[in-house]
Parts: sequence; C-alpha cells; structure tokens
Amino acid sequence: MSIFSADQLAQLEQQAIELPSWAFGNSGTRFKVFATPGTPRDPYEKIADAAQVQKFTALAPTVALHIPWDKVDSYDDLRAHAEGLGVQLGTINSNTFQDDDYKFGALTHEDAAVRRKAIDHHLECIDVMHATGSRDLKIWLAEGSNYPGQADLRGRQDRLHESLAEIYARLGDEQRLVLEYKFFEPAFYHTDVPDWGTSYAQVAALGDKAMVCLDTGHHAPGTNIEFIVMQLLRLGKLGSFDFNSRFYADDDLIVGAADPFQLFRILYEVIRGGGLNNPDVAFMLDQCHNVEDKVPGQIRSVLNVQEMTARALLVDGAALAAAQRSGDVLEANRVFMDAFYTDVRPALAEWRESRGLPADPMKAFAESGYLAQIAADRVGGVQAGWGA
Ligand code: PSV
Ligand code: MN
Repeated sequence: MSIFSADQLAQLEQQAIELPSWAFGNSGTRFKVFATPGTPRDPYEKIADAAQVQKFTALAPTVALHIPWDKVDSYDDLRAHAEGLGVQLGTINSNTFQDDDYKFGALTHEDAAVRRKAIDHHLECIDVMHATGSRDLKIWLAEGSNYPGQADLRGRQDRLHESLAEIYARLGDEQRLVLEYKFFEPAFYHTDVPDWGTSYAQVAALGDKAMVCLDTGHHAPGTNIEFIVMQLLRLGKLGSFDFNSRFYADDDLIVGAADPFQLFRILYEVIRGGGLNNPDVAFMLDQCHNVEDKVPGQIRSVLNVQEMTARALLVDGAALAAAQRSGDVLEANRVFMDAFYTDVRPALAEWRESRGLPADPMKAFAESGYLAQIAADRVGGVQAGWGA
C-alpha cells in the first residue's frame, strides 16, 4: 500500500515543471565556460534535449525560450518540432541585458529612444508568443546603478511603469506578463525591481494579467522565501516560479540541492495557498549546469521538485491545525518535520512504474545512451551558450 492517498497521487500526476532552453546550452562563470560534447547548436537541439526530460519523467511538458537567444526563422516550424517530440513551447523570456544601448537601463532609461527600443523588443516577444502559442511573457530587468547619486531612483520607477503599461496594453486576452525581481547583480548599489514588493506594486498598477515571478535565487541570504510565497498567493499575484538553488548569490544550481528543507517549506506554502497545479502559478526552472551534464541535471531537478512536493503533500493538515490552535509548539513542529523526514523515493519509484515510467529516471536515462549519441551526432557548428 502506498504512503500516498489517491488524491495525493492525482495531484502528483498533474504536476508540470517548465524547463529553460538555456539550461541545455553551455554556461559558466565570468572566469570560464567549459564546453561539453553534444551541446545543442540551436533551439531545435535544445528542445530535443528537453524532450528527453519529459520522456523519462513525464514532469516537464513545456520548454521556455529566451529571445533573442532562441530566435529562429519560423516559430511555427519550431512549435511543430517541439510538438512532434511531445513537448510544447512555454514562457517567452525577454532580454534587455546584453545590448550596448542598455548600459544605463532599458525600460527605465533616461533616453526615450532607448526606452522605445526596449519596449519594441517586448512587443516583438509578444508576436513570438502568438506564433509559439505561449501564454507568459517573463520580464527580468538588469537595471540599476552602482553608485549613490548616479541615478534618479524615483524617475526610473515612473518610467518603468510607463514602459510596462505600453507592453501590457499589447497582451492578448489569454496572455500574461510576469515581472521577475532580483536584489542585486548586475547593478550593485540599487536595482529597479529588487524585491517582491516593487514587482507587486508595478504589476498591481498594470492589471489582472500582470503577476510576480519569484526566482528562488534572487533574495538576500536568510530571507524567508516561503513567507513571500504565502503573501503573493494570498494577494493572487504569484504568477510563476523560477526554481533553482543557491549557496551564496544567484548561483543557479539544481533546485533542492543547496537547501532541500527550504524547498519543502516553499512547496508546503504553495499547497497551503492553493498554488499547486493551479494554472495561475507556473512552475519553471531557471538553472545553469556549469560542471554537470545538462540533461540529467534537469532530470535531477524536476525529480527534486516532485520529491519535495510529495513530502509537503504528506503534512497532516488537520493535526497541524489542531496543534497550532492549541498552542502546542513542539507538536506542530513534529507534524511538519515528520512529513519532511519521510523518504518518499521508494513510493514514487513504485508509482512511476505503475504508470509505465522508469522507476529510476536518472538510471534509465544514463542507460539510454542519449549523451553518447548526441556527442557523436552533433559535430561541427557552434555550441549554444548562455547568451546565444
Ligand atoms: C536573471 O538572473 C535571471 O534569473 C532571469 O530569469 C533571466 O532571464 C535568467 O536569469 C537568465 O539566465
Ligand atoms: Mn530567473
């Protein structure tokens, strides 16, 4: 008999985690990017790799694109390619952080011509969304300043609103905008969208189709991220997650690797707030695999999210509420920790097999020979990297 109820299994079965196309390209630090044999040369090959994650886990039915990194001649063709491999194209990420014109900002820039260029880029992304069938436009802005006095903080916030309003006005009825925040980097003194409050204030001023994107790596050490998750769900403004984990800054490591307990606490609040399998709350990964193989890195990541979701589903809500009501601190904590310490891996393996999936997706993928195959096939050309 499974440790999960039929209802819990139904929830796990519905879980969907979007993969970032850029996770399949080479990446590194500003010190060195290590190339890997078989790394995709174009968006078609990135999608082929992402489809492997779906094939072995049934957890990753969509792939996010980053424009212009994933620019192609025909998005209809790219969409057909994805669908032929059993996946769909997902969120479109804009990029205003790699162009010389954006040195002092994009949507917040003092110069109207630069703002125009940045707004037009987002309008182009919305056109791409129509072709790919994507719902979400994800905006992360690398805007800010390095020195006190360098920038007019208030003026930039006002210009940000005006620019976002123009982009928002172009969204189709079924489309959304999610605004990601990050407390520092590349700017080190101030950032224009540094925290959930600023993102919330900006999206609330736009309307119902604008939501906050929470990247788990974008907070100061010690931040209670699950509290932010709770609050945004409570306000109906949690649009999406960029999952990853970090030890120091925005490390973009495998989700659940640095602090599994934090991932558990976040997922508990997601479930508690009605965010699990809620179409309003997109689960995405935003990671880079600098030293490990990328496809298994992504498989490990979606399994980590699944395992922590399963543990969080095991929290005995009635017992927890009773302990909370009666002020029994230690009992409340015991109920919570009991779920966290439950090893769900054997039950998940058994359940996967019952659905025709490999009990151990990591092992099954390793045995498939896919990595050796792409290393042999993908000879020549320029390997894709973070930034191309
Ligand atoms: C910025 O650090 C970020 O988290 C944004 O989501 C970008 O789009 C992504 O990383 C690029 O790797
Ligand atoms: Mn992100």
